[in-house]
Formats: sequence, structure tokens, C-alpha cells
Amino acid sequence: MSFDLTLYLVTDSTGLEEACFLQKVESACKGGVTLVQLREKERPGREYLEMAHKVKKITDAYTIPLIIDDRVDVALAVDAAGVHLGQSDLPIDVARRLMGPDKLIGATAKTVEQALKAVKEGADYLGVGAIYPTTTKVKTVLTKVSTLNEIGEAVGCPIVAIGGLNGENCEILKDSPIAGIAVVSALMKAENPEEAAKQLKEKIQAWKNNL
Ligand code: TZP
Ligand code: MG
Repeated sequence: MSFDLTLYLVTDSTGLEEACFLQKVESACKGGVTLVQLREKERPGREYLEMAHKVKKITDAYTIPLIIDDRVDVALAVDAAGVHLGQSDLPIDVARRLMGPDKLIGATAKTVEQALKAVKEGADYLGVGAIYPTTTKVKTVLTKVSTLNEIGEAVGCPIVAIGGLNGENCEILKDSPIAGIAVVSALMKAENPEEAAKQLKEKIQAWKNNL
């Protein structure tokens, strides 16, 4: 399946009414995000599934692939484009067996070793970070830009950078071997996610054209 990591929205519904959350996701889709990851750490499986159905209606309307964080079962149940797996989720080769060759599998990698292992096991793209400290609830440590660059040089698959990134600070990555950036707050906390997405995407596309 073809996919574009240019501007990757990772959702966060914490503290938001459902309607407001879905509105923000839709607004970001309108603004041109190229991939959406539904990330629900607190919801039990059934609620996660219900939310996934609702978000998939939106992403389908904008023909944007939907990735489900952590849960292969939820991804398969809603026929999402794929799943994103961290170091403590199902192993990538197991997920690949369950999902088949056509679904996307993204993996988090913080070291060259983890990156090479993930690609060997069948990951289609890697998420690398956190590049900056983040206010989003996540168990992570910072990844140096130099490590991100080493990972990019070591692996043959596309990389998306994540962690504290926004329109003001993402310039630091303009010479890095990345396919795009992934953000939570820069879009989910924006007053106008559509406008924020448009601006961020233009910036990233401008670097990509200069690479
Ligand atoms: N993984 C590493 S940092 C992060 C995740 C899921 C959260 C990024 O959120 P934000 O708000 O864009 O810093
Ligand atoms: Mg995970």
C-alpha cells in the first residue's frame, strides 16, 4: 500500500468531548494531513473499536490512511490501513503474520539496532523520537537528531520524526533523512487544526523539494 508520511497526525482525545475531538480530527484532515494514527491508551478494547469506527469514517471521507496504535485486533476489525507498534507491543513479525502483506506496520525505534531489527521483521516505516520534550502523555526519552540521522542512513524504509515538533522548531530536521513529521499537540491543540496543518505541510513540502 502506498503511503505518505509528510504530515502524520497522531490523535489525543484526552480531556475532549467526543464531538470536539472528532471535529479536530476532521479539521486536520481538511488541512491536508497525509496519515492519521488513532492513539487511545486509556480506552478499553470496545471503546477503542467504537472510536476507531468513527475516526475511520472521517479518514475514509478524505481518503487518508488510518493507522491504529498498539492494537492489531482493532486495526483488523475496522479494516484500518495498518498498525503502529512500540517495543512492548506485539512483535512486528507476529503482527505481519496476523495482518498479511498488504497492511502497513509502523514501529517505534530509538536506536539504530532497534531500527534495523524492526525493518528486518517487516516494518514499513519507523517513528523516531522524541526529538523535543513533549507535553503529550507518553513514556519516552529524547532522541538526538544525530541518532535520527544515523537511523535514516542505516535503514531503507521511510522515517517519521516525532516529539514536541511544531511549525517553529521543526526546522532542526530540514536536512535529516525523514519522510515527514508526526505531531499530536501542534494540531490537536491548535485552535484551527485545518490552518495549522496547511502551514506545517507547506513548510515540510518546501524542505522535501529542496532535498
Ligand atoms: N512518541 C514519542 S513523542 C510522542 C509519541 C507518541 C508524543 C508526541 O506528541 P507531541 O504533542 O507532538 O509532542
Ligand atoms: Mg505502543
